[in-house]
Amino acid sequence: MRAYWFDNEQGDQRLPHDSNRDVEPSYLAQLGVLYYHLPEESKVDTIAKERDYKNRDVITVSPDAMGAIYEDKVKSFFHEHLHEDEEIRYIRDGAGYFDVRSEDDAWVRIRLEKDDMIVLPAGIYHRFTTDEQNYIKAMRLFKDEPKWTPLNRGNETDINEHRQNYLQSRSA
Ligand code: KMT
Ligand code: NI
Repeated sequence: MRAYWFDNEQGDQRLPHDSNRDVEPSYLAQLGVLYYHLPEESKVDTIAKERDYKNRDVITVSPDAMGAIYEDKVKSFFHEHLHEDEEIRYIRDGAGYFDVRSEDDAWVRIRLEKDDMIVLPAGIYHRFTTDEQNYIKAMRLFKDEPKWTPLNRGNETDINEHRQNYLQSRSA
């Protein structure tokens, strides 16, 4: 894992967009973003149990796995959105970037590789992209049924109660 400020330059979303200004894990924690490095997959069971996650699946995002829809998928993952539940991803292979909004609405880019796990809190604005290798395999954990509906950022999401709760918990 490496977290840094996104450079906001033009260019493919899959490029690093590295400003060379790092972001400390403690700042991620301030945003409510949790990070774990878990070389032992069994540790996932412990975390899943603690947080009451019962189900999981594995998704491969790549042209090989997705065929013609790959480019559209990658674009849609990159639309800024929030969820009304946590988003947990545990990378099993390949790599990708999760971008999360800072308190000042700047982008923090988080590069995740194999054995990295991230927990994004409900209500945080974020987006995802593969990198130039165009390949990531990730485990997605969920509680009962997946509540992954991405709610694209707009007036509606700004007043969403999960968004409000998120902002409240950050300022506490
Ligand atoms: C997401 O939330 O954008 C995804 O699930 C993308 C695939 S998981 C790396
Ligand atoms: Ni999401």
